[in-house]
Amino acid sequence: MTPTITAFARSPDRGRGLGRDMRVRWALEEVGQPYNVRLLSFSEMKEPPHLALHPFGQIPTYEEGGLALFESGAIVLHLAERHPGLLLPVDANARARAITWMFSAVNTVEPPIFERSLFTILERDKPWYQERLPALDEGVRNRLRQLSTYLGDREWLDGQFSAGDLMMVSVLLRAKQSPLLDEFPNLAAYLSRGEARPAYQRAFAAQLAVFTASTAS
Ligand code: GTB
Repeated sequence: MTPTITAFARSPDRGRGLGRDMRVRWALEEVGQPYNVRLLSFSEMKEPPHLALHPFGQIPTYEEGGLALFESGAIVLHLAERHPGLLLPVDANARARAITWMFSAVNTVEPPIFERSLFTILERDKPWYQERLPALDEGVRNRLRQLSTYLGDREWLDGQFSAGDLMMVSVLLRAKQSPLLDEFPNLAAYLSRGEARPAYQRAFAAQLAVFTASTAS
């Protein structure tokens, strides 16, 4: 059964791959699973048919037969578990560590990055913008510094590329918009390694094609 995911009909990021459907598309490509996409407008996301799939009226969702999931991390974990050895190591301890990195990406690293990013989008014209930005920068910088120190000269977070890396790279992509990531060359290189993966490239092209088509109509 071919799974169906949901994504923005017209992504506010204009095809830069920052929507959280991108990490799900990437995981699907990594495991070689073809998929369908149902595109939604913002209003459709808040209507009962979609709310039945996603209680918070967001994208992405994932449907496969009788299974319906929301939360990008849970969807990536599900895909990784369905394809042993590709996105999660077979060794139980290594697998647990990879899942730890998935949680740390969304729970510890993403919040300051996302908060800063939203602030720069939504509050750029506010009188407090210049005063508040340095504190948000410092929050991001602290996390990046800690992650950079851990990563050192490792290629991936823990041995082979895993769902932990997929989630961490996805989170770091949003920091690429700021000058902060370049302060940590090993993280910038880690991000580039993730983006260079063929599966990432296919996923990126697919979401960009959606945005490009939406602007042509
Ligand atoms: N924790 C959930 C997950 O990981 O799946 C979060 C899902 C989520 O935030 N979805 C966003 C959404 O549906 C899209 S991805 N938002 C609509 C809403 O809440 O009404 C996040 C996102 C937000 C904004 C931009 N942007 O402006 O470019 C890009 C991506």
